[in-house]
Amino acid sequence: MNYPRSADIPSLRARDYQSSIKPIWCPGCGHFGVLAALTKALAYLERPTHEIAVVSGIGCSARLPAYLDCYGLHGLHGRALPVASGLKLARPDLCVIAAGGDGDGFSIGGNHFLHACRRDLDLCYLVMDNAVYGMTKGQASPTTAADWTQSALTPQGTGMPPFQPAAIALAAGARFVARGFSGDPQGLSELIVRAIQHPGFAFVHILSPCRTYRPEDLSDWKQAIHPSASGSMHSLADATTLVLQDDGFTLGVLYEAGTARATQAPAPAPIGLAQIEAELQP
Ligand SMILES: Cc1ncc(C[n+]2csc(CCOP(=O)(O)OP(=O)(O)O)c2C)c(N)n1
Ligand code: SF4
Ligand SMILES: [Mg+2]
Repeated sequence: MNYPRSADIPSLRARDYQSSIKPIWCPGCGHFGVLAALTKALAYLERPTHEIAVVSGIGCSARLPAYLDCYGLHGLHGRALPVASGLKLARPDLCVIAAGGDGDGFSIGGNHFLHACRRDLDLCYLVMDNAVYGMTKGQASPTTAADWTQSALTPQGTGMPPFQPAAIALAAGARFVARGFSGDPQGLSELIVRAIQHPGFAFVHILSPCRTYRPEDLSDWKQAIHPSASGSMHSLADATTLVLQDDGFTLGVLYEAGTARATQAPAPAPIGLAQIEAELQP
């Protein structure tokens, strides 16, 4: 569904989408930049707050819904996508955004990630990747480099190649894949606008450094990021080549399918709350 800017609703500013709850993220946490970028994107799209739902799992990143003035659910670790999927099926009129961290989305929630990519419901999925489990005090996550030795649990590194979110999303059938950086809230908000406007599952991989457990990333990632030389990619073959050869720091829309889906899941039959309650009666 495309959400054009509308003249018949009052203009909202980014701060109108922010709740009165003060974030408890550590000072300098990358996730502040994601909150700024998301509220900016929502203000640009001018969706009224009662038409937006942000669903998350558990993690520092997953606190995001509390800081937004719209419908929100801070649920179970790794389960943002199934909840968001159910909500979208029940309320297709809502703009549904799922959000969380690299641990939440690629470790315990990894299976849901694969199937959300191929199910292609009209959801926007924001993963705030800091290559660490921030909330539980700095363990290696799926995207941590094999030789990162700063966690007491893996003092010699994990020894495993890191999960490649963009490549895996493409392989699983995602039709919109982008990468942004929390240190560039303007660029990130533009990607989020495009992800929300994309009619289907839209995955935004956000590099969002953890100030406390990986302080070195703040400056290293700022130096490493670079825009995609190819601009937006509509060819799956070209996008696949890009993400397989990528250094992990290419920013922009890495793939947006240029053609309509070959197959479409049938729409579920409408079912009312009373019918669900009746079916659940013993
Ligand atoms: C079922 C379950 N397993 C494990 C945990 C413990 N836990 C809470 S947050 C978290 C990882 C958070 O890391 P990430 O998703 O990367 O978010 P970040 O804090 O880095 O933003 C874990 C393992 C939990 N709350 N529930
Ligand atoms: S522990 Fe890391 S991810 Fe969590 S709030 Fe602090 S800086 Fe952010
Ligand atoms: Mg993390």
